Amino acid sequence: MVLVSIVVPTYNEADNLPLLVERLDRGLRDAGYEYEVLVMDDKSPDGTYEVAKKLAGKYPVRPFLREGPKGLSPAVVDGFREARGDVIVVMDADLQHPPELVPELVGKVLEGYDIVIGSRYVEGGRIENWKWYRRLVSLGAVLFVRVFLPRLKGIKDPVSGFFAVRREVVEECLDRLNPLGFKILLELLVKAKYERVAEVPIVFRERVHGKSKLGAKTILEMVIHTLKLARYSGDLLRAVKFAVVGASGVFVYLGSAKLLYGLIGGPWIVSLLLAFEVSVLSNFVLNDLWTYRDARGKGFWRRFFGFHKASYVGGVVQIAVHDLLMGVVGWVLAGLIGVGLGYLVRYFLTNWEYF
Ligand SMILES: Nc1nc2c(ncn2[C@@H]2O[C@H](COP(=O)(O)OP(=O)(O)O)[C@@H](O)[C@H]2O)c(=O)[nH]1
Ligand SMILES: [Mg+2]
Repeated sequence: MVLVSIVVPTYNEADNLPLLVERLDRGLRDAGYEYEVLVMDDKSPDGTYEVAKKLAGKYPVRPFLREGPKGLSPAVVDGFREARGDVIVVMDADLQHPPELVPELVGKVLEGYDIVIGSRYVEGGRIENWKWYRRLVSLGAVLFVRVFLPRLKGIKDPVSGFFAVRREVVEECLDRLNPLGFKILLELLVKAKYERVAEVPIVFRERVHGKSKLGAKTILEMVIHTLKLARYSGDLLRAVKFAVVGASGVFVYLGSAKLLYGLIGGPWIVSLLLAFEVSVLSNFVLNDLWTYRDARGKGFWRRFFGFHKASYVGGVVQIAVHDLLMGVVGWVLAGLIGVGLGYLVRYFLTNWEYF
């Protein structure tokens, strides 16, 4: 019989835990799975651990009172070490992740997927009753991940806290996981060896009891964690190379503008536009040979035109932002913000073409 380990990090979830376990039990038993719930508690003052111990009398619950660094991710990594199941599921205790979906996630792993994500951002998935800024932060996080970890392009919700994974996948990379990372799924997606990923839509519900522990600090943690993973995967170096090439393009642009104007005269704008194209060509050659050396799987013309599209869209964004902000923050700062945003847009779109 298949054994499923459900790893649940908890901090002050005494009121939610009995409901969670009851709902898990019903779903998993109906589906014919054996299971264990690993409650990874960080000495919650509300007595979550005691509640878990009581539940252990009636259900296959294994409560742990953690030592060592507190936090959601380290708690999950500890859970990975303790888990005995063939399939390991990670979920929150607060019932925002529907327990009834666990059998479906597990079923997909048994079908042959290595990682199955409970996803808020595939069709059919959604988030109930989130304030607009919560949504914005979450979407911003996904976008940030997309820019700096382009290999995750196909994954709609790489920062979900609800997923199932084949035991061997976790085992193989356990020692490489950084438990201080902000999102353990992201950590797995970058560091683990896997082939097939599936996303199952979930409706992310409002918390029943207690309150969220995640605040503004999390945004910064997310940014740092993503950049660390990008350094690990080599994508941070790619972003730096892209910036270096972009900077070289400025000189190519200025030099060829002067040269072209000397050659053809007439209105400056003609020389400027031609010079822009010359710099795009030179950036393309450098990026294609250097920045994206390891990512030239697509045909030449696809890369060539893709890069052009990215460059021109980025150029328009850069100039538009510069123009719009000039009156607000001054000419130079507006220009710098324009350059920064233009860079991000170009890099994002170029990644999109290459990956
Ligand atoms: N062990 C442990 N669990 C935590 C910690 N912080 C949050 N959790 C648990 O992680 C899950 C997600 O936290 P939550 O505050 O709901 O985050 P949100 O859903 O993003 O608002 C819940 O089950 C929390 O109880 C922590 O420091 N240690
Ligand atoms: Mg929550």
